[in-house]
Amino acid sequence: MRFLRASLMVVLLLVLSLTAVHAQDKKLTVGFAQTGSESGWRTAFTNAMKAEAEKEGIDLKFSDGQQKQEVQIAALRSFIAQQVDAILLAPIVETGWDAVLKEAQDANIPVILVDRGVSADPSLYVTRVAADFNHEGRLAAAWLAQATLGECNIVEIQGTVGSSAALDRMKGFGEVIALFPGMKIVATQVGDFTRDGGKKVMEGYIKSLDGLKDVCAIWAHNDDMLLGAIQALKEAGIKSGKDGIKTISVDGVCDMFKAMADGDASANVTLLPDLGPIAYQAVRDTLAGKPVEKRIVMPSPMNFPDTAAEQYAKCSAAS
Ligand code: GYE
Repeated sequence: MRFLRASLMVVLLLVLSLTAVHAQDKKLTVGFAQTGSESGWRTAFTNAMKAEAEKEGIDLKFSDGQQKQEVQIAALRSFIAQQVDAILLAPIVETGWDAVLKEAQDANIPVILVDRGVSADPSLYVTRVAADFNHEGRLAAAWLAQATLGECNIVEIQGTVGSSAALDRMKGFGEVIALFPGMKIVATQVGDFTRDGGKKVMEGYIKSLDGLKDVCAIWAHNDDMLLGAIQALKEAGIKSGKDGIKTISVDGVCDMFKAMADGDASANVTLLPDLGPIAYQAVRDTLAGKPVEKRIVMPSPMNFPDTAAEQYAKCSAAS
């Protein structure tokens, strides 16, 4: 009898250890609900996530949100129905996610936010991997304050309405310029993070602000809108950057380094696109029952014209 019991124990232990090995080696299936493809940075971020998934042998189910929250929510519901191991979400706006995040939680599928944030209850997602957008706005304003000795009329081009990127960058920038009585945002409009949006906003400013004759700087929530604005300035014969209106924006897309190298742009806060290694590690740790930091912050370096030509040579060769 004792022999039989011992044999059963050995078999049970063998089965358990094989299951554990199988679970660790099981190919991960991750659903990724991306915002859209509105900017150069977004494309770089998508490509980086796909490349890292490929490198790590992760089966990445990718959905392009087409800049529409309803498309992203439908993608999340599809991932839940497919019973993926985990979901990555880059939420286009902050609000409207509670219900679908609760559905994922009820289906025991962990959700990790990448890039933008949500206003939903933090218990509904594991963590958020992203730069600190408020800090980016503060960095941009601090650079402009020192570059203008605290005296500057600024025009602002905002990102997508209701997105944490636009809201937090605007807030951070505003907090710093409020310290300088001589710094003022004289106009602000939405360019929706696209080149076309930025160009249209700047065409309007050129008309409504008398050719920008009293404007000292352009603050754009991302590079694509600033690059569109620079196009509009060139078409109107107005100089920006080294010999003209100062510019500051966020992302660090390859064409921004070209604009700085050409003397058309003044400074840039870089948003690192390669969130994959950290995001996928957070997935693995979550599934293994290990603790994960509630907020994982990516650094926000700054770049200037003095290294732009070298940076452009690197990024254009890589693309
Ligand atoms: O700056 C912009 C993209 O969510 C922080 O979204 C991101 C922003 C980025 O459209 O290029």
